[in-house]
Amino acid sequence: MDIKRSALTSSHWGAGVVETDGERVTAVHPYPADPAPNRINENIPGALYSSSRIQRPAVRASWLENGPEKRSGTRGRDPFVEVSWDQALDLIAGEITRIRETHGNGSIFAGSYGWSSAGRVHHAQSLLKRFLNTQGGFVRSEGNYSYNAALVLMPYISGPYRLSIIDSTRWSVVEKHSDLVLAFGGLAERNTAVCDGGVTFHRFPSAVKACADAGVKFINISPLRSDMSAGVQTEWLAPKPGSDTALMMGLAYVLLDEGLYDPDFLDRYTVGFDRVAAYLRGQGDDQTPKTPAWAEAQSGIPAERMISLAREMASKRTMITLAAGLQRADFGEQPLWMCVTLAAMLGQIGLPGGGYIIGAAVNGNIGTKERLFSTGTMRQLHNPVTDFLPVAMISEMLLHPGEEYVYDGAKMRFPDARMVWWAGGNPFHHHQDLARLHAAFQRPETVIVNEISWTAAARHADIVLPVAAAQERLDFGAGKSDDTLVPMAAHAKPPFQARLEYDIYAALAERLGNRDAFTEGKTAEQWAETLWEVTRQFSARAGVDLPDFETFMAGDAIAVPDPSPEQVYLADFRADPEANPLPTPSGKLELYSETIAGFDLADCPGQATWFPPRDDPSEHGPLFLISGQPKTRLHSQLDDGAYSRSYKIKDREPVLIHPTDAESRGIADGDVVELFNRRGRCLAGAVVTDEVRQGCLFLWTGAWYDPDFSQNPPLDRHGNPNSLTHDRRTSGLSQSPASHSVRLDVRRWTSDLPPVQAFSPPIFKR
Ligand SMILES: Nc1nc2c(c(=O)[nH]1)N[C@H]1C(S)=C(S)[C@@H](COP(=O)(O)OP(=O)(O)OC[C@H]3O[C@@H](n4cnc5c(=O)[nH]c(N)nc54)[C@H](O)[C@@H]3O)O[C@H]1N2
Ligand SMILES: Nc1nc2c(c(=O)[nH]1)N[C@H]1C(S)=C(S)[C@@H](COP(=O)(O)OP(=O)(O)OC[C@H]3O[C@@H](n4cnc5c(=O)[nH]c(N)nc54)[C@H](O)[C@@H]3O)O[C@H]1N2
Ligand SMILES: [Mo]
Repeated sequence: MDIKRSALTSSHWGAGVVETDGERVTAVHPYPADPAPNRINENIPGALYSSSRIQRPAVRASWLENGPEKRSGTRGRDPFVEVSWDQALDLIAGEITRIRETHGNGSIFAGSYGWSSAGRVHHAQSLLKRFLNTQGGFVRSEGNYSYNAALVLMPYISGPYRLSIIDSTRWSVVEKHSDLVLAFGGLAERNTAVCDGGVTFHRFPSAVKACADAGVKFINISPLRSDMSAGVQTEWLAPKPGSDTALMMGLAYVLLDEGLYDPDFLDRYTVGFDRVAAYLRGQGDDQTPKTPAWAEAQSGIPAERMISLAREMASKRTMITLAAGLQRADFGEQPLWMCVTLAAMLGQIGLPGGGYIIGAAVNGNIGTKERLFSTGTMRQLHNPVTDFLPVAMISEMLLHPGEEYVYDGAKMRFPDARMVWWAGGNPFHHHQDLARLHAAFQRPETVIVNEISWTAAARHADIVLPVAAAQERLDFGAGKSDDTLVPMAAHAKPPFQARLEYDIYAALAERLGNRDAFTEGKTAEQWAETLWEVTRQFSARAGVDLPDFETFMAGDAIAVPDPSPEQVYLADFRADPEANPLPTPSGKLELYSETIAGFDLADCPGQATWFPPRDDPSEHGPLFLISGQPKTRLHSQLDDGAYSRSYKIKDREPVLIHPTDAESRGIADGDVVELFNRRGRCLAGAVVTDEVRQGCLFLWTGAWYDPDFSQNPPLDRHGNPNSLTHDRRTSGLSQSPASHSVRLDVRRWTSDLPPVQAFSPPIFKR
């Protein structure tokens, strides 16, 4: 296809204008129409051509020598041998055939969680799944690392979680109607740089600023002051990490005790308040009234402030927001349930500017817009294998094949995963307790990783396939909730021997005898045009006339209007709960759930319940560790780019330390420090600041894991928080990751400083 190309590209963090020298990408500039562009694009040129770019297909030397069944060597430490594409593809086709014939497709795990990159055609997981479905299927994963506890819990309480994101109250409504926003986990502007699939116009900062300018009072309840913009924030309350449920219970107790709650609302729209009231009053199993004094002991927030705040909430139009991060923690179901309970007691759910937003600021679009129509997607075809894995049980599955576990009220059994294939994610960044994951990754017979760069995940593979990046392939961007369609030209050729994943699967399917089942006779570029035509059909039904493919690919991004700019969450339910019942068993908000109570789980009973975080400080250390999303990149993506690296301290990831904690340990700003607990250790660069709560360290997620396995526990030389996190899940209900609940300690690093090796390729054998 020879079409004039637009200079645009799209990414999860926004559009960009690409500059090339004819051969290579030399710069990616901000999209001029974006009101609040971020700087993540600045990483792209450096990352595309960094020393960590995978140049050729590679096979782990001992796997190549001994074959998949006679396992030897250690994944993650072994050298590789570079091979030709033909050899790599022959090896994979042979492995698929062998595993299928000896163990069945239920032994191929391709849950392959991760964000990969934007674009409708070249979505890494969709292509892998489509391919494997043409070969008899695979074991998938269910859920995500972002808000998994909400995905599993909320259907029992209010309805599917994703619906609540789509139906979320708009900030424009908050601006007009709210008096007070109580933001648990804050409203971190840095996180709104991103939305899955794309956010072309970053409207969150101005939307929230407009609320503040209109007189809305914003309280940031978070261990980090900068979780809310300075121009918006009127007060900062910093509870102990993991204590928000107790704090909300303290507020709820005041509402109950002082008769400030709304019995009519509770009666008409909810079930189970009697149980909640009994629990708050101390008539539950724990016999503990959830008084403000009790809540102060758990959270560190003064009881007096809780009392005055509860009164203020009841007397004003109050919006409660909850960051997704709060449920990425021990018993992460509980703050969700207590948030709904507290908002229900106020009785403002369904009123403009009242109620709650769960997952506020989890992305740049929530509360600012939704998309008007669906877009074309690559069909994944039918998967004959029905087994799935709750996504955060990856280590568990590899270490305990065939064992039983519980999930969402069901008894399940782990599959026997002999082949693991990852495309578009980095488990050695995103999973918890990486030393344990390293051990778990020794178990399968064959691990395949498609990657752009030599990440720690790629280093743990037997066969590594070098793939093209987003700027190297023709596609178009259309984010899950974005209002904009963005043409994405192939601006540069994939360097070295990197290939389009589409072409890799087509070649594999050909070897396995059914190329057309995967390609349906089309090239990747033809698929882009096909998906655009599907999108045009959807748009026409919504009354939007989109141009033909050629015109689109040569032009500017196209924005379409928000379908419901004045939306109020659950307004219909409030107006007429009989006509518009919620999709819960009772049709109402379930403050107590018979169904969940019936699962009989000690770690997730039938109503919001207080559990303190699990790590024992006497075992792991007195400090808490929070590992939120980084401003300078998307998770671990582009950590080898210039912008991300400009924030490192002596090449290490920055960690925020309160001056009191630093001083008592003799740590100065700019020092390299060692974070440690019983599970692991990592180096990081100290930023001494009172932005962070005393007793709490804050280390951004996503520094490429750089373990020195010759030490025990392995020393991560770079600063990935998952070298320290535990691998227990939130509860037996949702089995979600709980990465924000960590105890540890920190000390100044006084030994020789080992160089960071994460951005260098592994050792190759000839
Ligand atoms: N401690 C701690 N851990 C966390 C979190 C936390 O808060 N604290 N947050 C969690 C959350 S919310 C999430 S969503 C996860 C994110 O975890 P991931 O989504 O796994 O993280 P990414 O760094 O985005 O990894 C994407 C990988 O895909 C590669 N990639 C990009 N495009 C393509 C492509 O087209 N093809 C292929 N084959 N590869 C591609 C990139 O190079 C990168 O290595 O992390 C989780 N982990
Ligand atoms: N720039 C950028 N933006 C991103 C991403 C990225 O990698 N880079 N990742 C995206 C993804 S995949 C996701 S899921 C979202 C995540 O969005 P969130 O889940 O909202 O993000 P987090 O940074 O995990 O948590 C938000 C804040 O909660 C606070 N917090 C943590 N624990 C507690 C607690 O116990 N109590 C209270 N009160 N506060 C607590 C932390 O200070 C943290 O800064 O961000 C998205 N946005
Ligand atoms: Mo996420």
